[in-house]
Amino acid sequence: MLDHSITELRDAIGRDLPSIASPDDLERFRITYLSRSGRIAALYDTLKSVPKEEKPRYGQLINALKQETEQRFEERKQEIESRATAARDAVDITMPGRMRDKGTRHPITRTMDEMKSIFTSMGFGIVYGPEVEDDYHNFEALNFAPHHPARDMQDTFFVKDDLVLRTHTTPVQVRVMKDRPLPLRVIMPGRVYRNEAVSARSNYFFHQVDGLYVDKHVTFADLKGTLVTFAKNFYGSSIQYRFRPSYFPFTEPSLEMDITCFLCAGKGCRICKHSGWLEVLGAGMVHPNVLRNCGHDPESVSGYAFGMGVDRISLLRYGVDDIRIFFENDIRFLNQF
Ligand code: 2U9
Repeated sequence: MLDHSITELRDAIGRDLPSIASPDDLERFRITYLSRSGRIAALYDTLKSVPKEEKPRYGQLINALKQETEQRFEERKQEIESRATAARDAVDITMPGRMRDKGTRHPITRTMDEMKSIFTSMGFGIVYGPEVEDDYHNFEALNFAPHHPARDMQDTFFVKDDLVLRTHTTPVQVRVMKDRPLPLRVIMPGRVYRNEAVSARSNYFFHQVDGLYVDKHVTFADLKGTLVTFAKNFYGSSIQYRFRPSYFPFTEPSLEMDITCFLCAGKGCRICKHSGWLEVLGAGMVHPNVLRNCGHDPESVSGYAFGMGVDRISLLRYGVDDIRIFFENDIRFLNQF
């Protein structure tokens, strides 16, 4: 009788164990077979009515069934749990991908990169230098008179007595001219600082690309050729240009270059103040005093130099009407570039 019950229970367990598929099934199985009120415990109860001499044999049979069931239950439990962990860690390939924010080049950087690429294709190298300069490199070597207004606190940020935030990128070229052998053909892009009130058109810092070519027999015609080649590449081959005489302490003679307004094709608009022309750069032949200050003899060596403001040109190119928005780091603005 008990033999039969044990066999029947072993069969039932054998059938039920493989169909356990979830933690709920596991719990149901444990309650049915292994708990105190479960079917194996019930078998132990029936032992009471078995003749004394039969008890050890049945006891062993039930113990063996209990042990075997517990072991197989444990194995099944591990399987179910590791399957659940694997499912949790698995990649769900139906999930939509995570969108990554893609950076864009800042409009000032873009303008500067284009300028750099045109000048390097014309044989210019690129040099960079410190933003904190001494008075000598920022002013004196560049032929600024001792009481030139640019040397005033009103116009320049002073860091210490003799140190300023550079007001132009030109001082780096003083160092380069002193250090490197001729011929020298370099541009100098970078940030510069001036003590000015902030407005839609001007800021207390901005960006410049300066250029310099020093060698034997460098002429005004070379300067003109370089500027026109640059302007046609950068603004388009259909632009017209004109040179106006100007003054800078570090060049003599000096000029400013205008091009026909690329927004109205020279017809006249709000941006060019209805003149049809836009001023795009300043330039000239390196002043003999500057050549001398940098260790060159103006009788045997000459050079030309030019400089342009990147921010104002970027305003015009991208149709932005307030320079301050370039530096507010507003993603809605920057994402448009
Ligand atoms: C050396 C000597 C002279 C660089 C030059 C300009 C003319 C010029 C302005 C344009 C707009 C600065 O950003 S801006 O305000 N610059 O007009 N810059 S010639 O002359 C040099 C450079 C190097 C050794």
